[in-house]
Amino acid sequence: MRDAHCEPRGASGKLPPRFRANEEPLMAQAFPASPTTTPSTRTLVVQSPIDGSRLGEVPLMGDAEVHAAVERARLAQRAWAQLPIETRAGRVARVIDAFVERLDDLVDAVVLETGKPRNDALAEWITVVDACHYFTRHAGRILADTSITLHHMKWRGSYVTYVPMGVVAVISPWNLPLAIPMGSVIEALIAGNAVVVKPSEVTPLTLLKAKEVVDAIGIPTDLFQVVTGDARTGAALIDAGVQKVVFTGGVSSGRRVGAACAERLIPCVLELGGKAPLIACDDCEIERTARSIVAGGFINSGQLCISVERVLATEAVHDRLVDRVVALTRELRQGDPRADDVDVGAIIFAKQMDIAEAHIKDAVARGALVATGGRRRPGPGMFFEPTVLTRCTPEMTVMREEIFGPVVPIMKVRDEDEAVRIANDSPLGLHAYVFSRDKTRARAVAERIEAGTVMINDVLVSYCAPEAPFGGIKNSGYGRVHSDDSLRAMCYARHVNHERFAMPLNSPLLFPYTTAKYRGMRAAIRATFKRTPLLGRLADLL
Ligand code: TXE
Repeated sequence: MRDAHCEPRGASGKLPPRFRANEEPLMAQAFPASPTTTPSTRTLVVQSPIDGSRLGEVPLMGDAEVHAAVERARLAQRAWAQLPIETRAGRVARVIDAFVERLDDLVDAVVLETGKPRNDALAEWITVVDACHYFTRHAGRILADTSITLHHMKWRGSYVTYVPMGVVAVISPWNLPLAIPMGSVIEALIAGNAVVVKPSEVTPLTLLKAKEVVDAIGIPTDLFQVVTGDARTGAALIDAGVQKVVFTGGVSSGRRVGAACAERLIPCVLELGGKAPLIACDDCEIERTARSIVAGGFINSGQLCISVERVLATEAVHDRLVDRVVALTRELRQGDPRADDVDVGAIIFAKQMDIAEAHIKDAVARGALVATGGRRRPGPGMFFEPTVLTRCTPEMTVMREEIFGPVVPIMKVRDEDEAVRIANDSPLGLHAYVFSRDKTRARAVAERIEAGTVMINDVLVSYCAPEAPFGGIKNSGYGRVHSDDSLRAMCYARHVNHERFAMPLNSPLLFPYTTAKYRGMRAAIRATFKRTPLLGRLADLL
C-alpha cells in the first residue's frame, strides 16, 4: 500500500508533493479498490509543509463508516432539536470559553498542519469564536417565529417557524482548516441540527483537535462528528442521507458536489474559487492601497478564495503603487512560523506551487515582468517567494485563472471604466476591492462589480463579519455562509396558516359550488383588484 503523503525526498532535495490534486486525487489512484462495507484499515498520513515531518495519521473512511456516522448523528439530533433555542445556544456558547482555554493548542495545530504564521492561524481562531459569539447571542431573534400579514386573506393568519433540517454535511478544504468547517458547525448546531464534517485530506488534524475541544464541553459527541478521508469519503457523505451540504473547495469539485446534491434533492451551499480584482482609482491613497495589496495578496500565502488575485491600477497611480508594492513585498519575512517572527509561511498544498510557476511562466512569455520573487525557496519545506508581476495584460493566465498562491499580478488600466470591464470579464465572482479617497465614487464603482462581496479601502476582513453574507456568483458558487439568512437556511421554513376568524360554512370556497356563490365571488374579486380607493383602503385597514 502506497502512502502518498510520505514519499521519499526526490534527488532535487525538494520535498515531494504532500498531496497531488489531479482530477482524480492521487489517494483515489493509490487506493483504487475502496471497500464499502467494512471499517477501513487504510490511513492518510499527514505531513507538515514546513519540513515534511510526519504529524499524524487518520483513517481513510469508506461508505460504511460514513453512513454509520450519519446514522448516529441522526439519532443524536432528535433530542438536540427538542431543546429550546436558548438552551442550544447556551450550550454552544461554551465553545467560546473552551476555545479561549485551548487557544494555543488550536493555533499550534493550524500552524503545524498548514505552515502559516501564527497571526494567520489566530485570525482563523477569531473568526470561529466571533461567529460563535454572534450566533449564540442572536439565534433567539434570528430563528424566532415570524408572523406574516396576509394582504388579502384577512380571515387567515400566517407565521413561519424555523425547523432544524436534520444532519448537515460540511465538506471543507485545506486553506482554512479551522475557520471554514467550524463556522458551519456552529451555525448547524445552534439551528438544531447534527453536523458531520469531512475535512480536507491534506489538513484533517486541525478539525480533529477542534472536535476534541468541543467534545470536552459536553456537546453530545455524536452530534458533531468528523469523517476523515478523500474525495470519495466526501461523496459517501453526500450519499449517506444528509439533509444539507455546505461545500467549500475548487470549482470542478463543486460542480460534482452540486450535481450529486441535485440528484438527491439536497440543498447545498457551494463556496468555490475566486479571482478577486482590486481596483485602484486615480484618487486612491497610495500607501494604504499598497499595504492592502500586499496584505491581500500574501496573507495565508495568497491561499484564500478572497486573496487579491489581480490589481487593476489606473494610469495616474500605477507607477507609484507598483514601486510601493514591490518595496513592501521585499520587506516580507518568510520562513518557518514555529521558529521565527514571519509574515509569510509555507504553501499548504504542493500543487499550488506548480500552478504559481505555470502562471508566472505564461505571464513572462507574454511580456510580464517579475518585479520581485518568482520561484520556490530552496531548502526544506514548501515555500514560494511572495511574487509581484507587472506589465500584466488580460489574456495572461495569471489574470484569468485562480492562482491561490503568493503571486500578485498588476495591470495598468486607463480608468475606472476599463477596470470595471476587466474585473467583470471573469467566470468567477466571489470578492472584489475598490480603493478611492472619495466614498461616493468608491461605492459607485463597487456597485458595478459582479461579485458576492465588494470591499472598499480594506481587504479580507469582510470574511470575519459573521453578520454579513459570504458567497459568490457565477462559477464562484451559490448560497451563503455567515449572516442571519445563513442561520435560517440551516432550517427549513415551515409556514403555519391559521384562522383569525371562521368563515361561514356556506363559504363560497367550500362545496357545494353554486351560481350565486360564483357571482358573489366574482363581484368581490372585481372590487378587490379594481382597487377603488374606498375598498382598497378598507382592505388595508383590516
Ligand atoms: O479542493 P477540492 P482542493 C481551489 C484551489 C485549488 C483547487 C483544488 O484553486 O487548487 O480549489 O483544491 C472534497 N465529492 N480551492 O483539491 O478538490 C475534498 O476531499 C465530495 C478553493 O483541495 O475541491 C476536500 O475535502 N467531496 C477553495 C474538499 O472537497 C469532494 C479552497 C475540497 O477539495 C469531492 C481550497 C466530491 N466529488 C481550494 N471532490 C476556496 N474556495 O476556499 C473533492 N471533495
